[in-house]
Amino acid sequence: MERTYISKIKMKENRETLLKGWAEAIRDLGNLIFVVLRDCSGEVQLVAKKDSKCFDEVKNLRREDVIEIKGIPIKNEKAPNGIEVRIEELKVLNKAEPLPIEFSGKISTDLSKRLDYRFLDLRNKRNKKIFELKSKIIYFVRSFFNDREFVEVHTPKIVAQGAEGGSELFPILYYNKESYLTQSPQFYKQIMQAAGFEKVFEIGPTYRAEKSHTLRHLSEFWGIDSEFSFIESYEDVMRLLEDLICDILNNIKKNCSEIINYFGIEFPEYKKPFPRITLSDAFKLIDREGTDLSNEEEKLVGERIKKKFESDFIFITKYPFEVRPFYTMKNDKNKNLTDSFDLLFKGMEIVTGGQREHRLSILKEQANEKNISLESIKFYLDAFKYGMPPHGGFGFGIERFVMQLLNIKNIREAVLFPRDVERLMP
Ligand code: AMO
Repeated sequence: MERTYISKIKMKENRETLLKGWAEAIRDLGNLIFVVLRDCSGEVQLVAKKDSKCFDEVKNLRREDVIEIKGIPIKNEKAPNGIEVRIEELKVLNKAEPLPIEFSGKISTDLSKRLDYRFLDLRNKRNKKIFELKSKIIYFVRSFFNDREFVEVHTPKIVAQGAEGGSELFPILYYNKESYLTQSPQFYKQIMQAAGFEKVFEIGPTYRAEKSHTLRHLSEFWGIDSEFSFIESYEDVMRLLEDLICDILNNIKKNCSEIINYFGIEFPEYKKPFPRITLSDAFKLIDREGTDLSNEEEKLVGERIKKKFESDFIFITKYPFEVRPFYTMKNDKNKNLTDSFDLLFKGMEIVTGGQREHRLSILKEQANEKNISLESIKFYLDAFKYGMPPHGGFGFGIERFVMQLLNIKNIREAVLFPRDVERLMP
């Protein structure tokens, strides 16, 4: 007999059915035992009566035993999904030991403990839903770029140089040479412009040796990176990005709004074009001064913008060159500023992007300004010698997007097996 997934059980009403899964909860009423069976598609109530030939075996079940049962799904208004399955035969495929953590959601468990036993923690429906949503988002992103004929690329993750500044690099030994885990696909996605691909995107892991313990930083996160050629200005990059974000959100609304509803939160407010303000105006908005926004200041700006524009998204533009990487295009009218942006979502930076400097002599000057040795980035600079078009792009942190979308407080919850200053296992 072929196995039926629990989500399809209504189609098997009154017919013998084979189910497989975990015994999530067992309620023994003496003459009657209820078992909640869970598989990857859902849960269903099973019932065994005293006169059933497998009653004693059901009585011996422990939480999270892996079982298969044969039984008859019968309509029952009182059962959680209006259906329950009378157990005819039970086979225990593997017994479970007493559980080290509580993951039913009835009692809260400390996040660090939950992460130690992540495979158990992910049996919780809410926690699993975060990853169902993440998977859908990636699917929507791929469709978006494919529809626009962007090529998905896979750039090296073991690299000789960091693109975003040296301090956050993870050194590794590559045979007998020092190398690093990639900090961003920046150099390579730009080199792909010299390769004439014109429109590329990548969905891949990124590594940062973040020193501090925060709720929004991981040592390993996934980025959606894009880069494309022949842009007129960084406005083109912001437009593509807001199209992408609106497309993702429209798709979520259409295809998986129940996940958002499950978290009991409101859908974000978004409409194109997203409001744009310069960094200096952002500081004016919150009556402060500075060259870059702190986490707290981003939050304040997010709140003010939400009131003013009814948008959960805001582009902050024209960051000073001193806080941007050397490859960023300087603003034509004010060389202290750059044609770059951050996108804030509910008061947190989720994307950085902008136009890149494509003229080799200026690029070299900018590297010098940041004290970067030209020899160390020769492979990158070479790509600017033989026909490099004007170009730009962005890097979009997937975990940050998911965390803001679902109002998750700690970014670690948006990663299966997070890596941070303290955590390397599981
Ligand atoms: P940036 O360094 O701002 O830009 O990174 C881009 C986006 O990646 C996410 N992010 C992180 N997420 C979790 N943990 C971290 N430690 C972490 N660091 C960054 C954020 C951020 O907005 N090369 C440029 C992008 C570009 O210009 O194309 C870059 O890497 O969401």
